[in-house]
Amino acid sequence: MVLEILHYPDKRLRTISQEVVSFDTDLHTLLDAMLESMLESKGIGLAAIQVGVPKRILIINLPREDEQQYPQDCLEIINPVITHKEGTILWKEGCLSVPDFYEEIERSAKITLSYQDRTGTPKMLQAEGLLSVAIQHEMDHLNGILFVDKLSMLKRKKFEKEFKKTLKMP
Ligand code: QAP
Ligand code: CO
Repeated sequence: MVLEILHYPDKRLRTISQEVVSFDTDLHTLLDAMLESMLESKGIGLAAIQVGVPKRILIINLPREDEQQYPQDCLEIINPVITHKEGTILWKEGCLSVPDFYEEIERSAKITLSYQDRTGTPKMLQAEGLLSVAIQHEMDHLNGILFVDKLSMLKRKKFEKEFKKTLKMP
């Protein structure tokens, strides 16, 4: 099932998402629908709040070397906590909830993450590069934060200007 993706400035994107406590069929149905919705919109990462569900769930499906996305590669990350971070990295980010705007954001270069999978099993992973950036971007969504919130005042003005232009489009 394809779910509608919320767009800036929808206030629901500002919700603080709640921990997942039951790892049941409803959760699995939601995860499957999130993946389908993300792939349909050509995304590589999605948080549950972007489809209006305020739970601490995110999915990431990075393309392989052949630039294709394989659904079986999808990382399903529930109740994530960053336990270690080091260094900084600049990455030009975008967001399915902020269509057609891209800007460089500073993130931690390497992270260690604790989380649960769809069965509730505790997991750990270490990430760097695009995966590290994607996890940090999606974890911000769990706290109601968008990447455009992290822009300098000047770049934020550029965003606001472009956003107002898209509003005026016929
Ligand atoms: C978050 O972003 C992210 O504007 C995931 O027209 C961003 O999937 C992770 C998208 C940067 C790592 C690095 C955006 C698709 C997808 C658009 C996305 C658009 C179509 C964004
Ligand atoms: Co996003």
